[in-house]
Amino acid sequence: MRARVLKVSNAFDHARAALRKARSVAVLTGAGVSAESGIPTFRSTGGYWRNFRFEDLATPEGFARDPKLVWEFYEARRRDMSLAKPNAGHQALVEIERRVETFTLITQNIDGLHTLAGSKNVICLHGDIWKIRCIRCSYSRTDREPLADLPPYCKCGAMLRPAVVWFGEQLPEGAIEAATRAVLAADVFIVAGTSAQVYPAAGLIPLAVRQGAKVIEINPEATDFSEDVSWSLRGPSAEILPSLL
Ligand code: BV8
Ligand code: ZN
Repeated sequence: MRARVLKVSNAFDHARAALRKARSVAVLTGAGVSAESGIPTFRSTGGYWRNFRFEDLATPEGFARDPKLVWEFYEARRRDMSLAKPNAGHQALVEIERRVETFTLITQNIDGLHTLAGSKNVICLHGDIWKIRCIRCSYSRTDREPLADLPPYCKCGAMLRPAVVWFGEQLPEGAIEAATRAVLAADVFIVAGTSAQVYPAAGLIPLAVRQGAKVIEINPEATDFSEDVSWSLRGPSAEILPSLL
């Protein structure tokens, strides 16, 4: 009798099959998804910029201490990001959103590349580097142009700041609640390009595992959650995401 030939499906095939069957998909992305668009991740810079620790620049205390330095940090990143184009990973997420009934893209990135790629239902947990707002009045604007004078000032006389969420600051009103609802309702939760070290964003991963979603992690390196997810696919998201379609 011929031995039954078992089709040895690897994690990849299982992940792709689960995604194809999914009706509700939620995604969490981090800086790694923009790496192939030429934007360095925080970890790849060792968390430093001009010998300053990222945690000392992306905080209200850092801004209060030296607003010009913090603005130089953000304006340098704005210039880098203004040259970046969405990559095949961003595009694949647009295609998944087109195919499934319910789709929510939760991003930690502030570069705006998901929206530029055409993703519709995007929750920006950590704000938007293209938006600047007054520290005193309600003035804000979207501004992609180079900022000549740093720090920029509001008409009311107060300083303007990047409309991003710094360490120790609350996330935008309703953002983590909407993200939580999407994760709780997901059949499949994709986690791509994040070291999963920043909370409350990283807390969405164990939440997805606990609620019974199929969790697909995409990252060249392991993270604290690699053992807990359904499939941990090692590699760059600009290659892996398109091949899951
Ligand atoms: C909050 C915007 C409630 C700014 C960012 C003590 C006091 C106060 C708070 C805390 C505290 N202890 C802990 C906290 C909570 C804190 C926190 O989590 N700290 C960490 C460091 C432990 N969180 C907060 O403060 C949050 N607010 O909790 O409010 C509160 C308030 C007061 C007091 C208590 C609680 C706000 C956090 C938001 C901070 N802002 N960004 C800016 O960008 O300038 S976080 C910033 O860093 C990013 O947004 C991102 O979230 C994070 C970096 O993470 P990743 O995106 O994962 O990037 P990383 O480089 O780390 O990893 C890249 C990954 O990609 C790697 O795994 C790599 O292997 C992979 N990769 C590389 N290439 C590829 C790839 N993957 C795929 N394809 C590739 N090609
Ligand atoms: Zn103002």
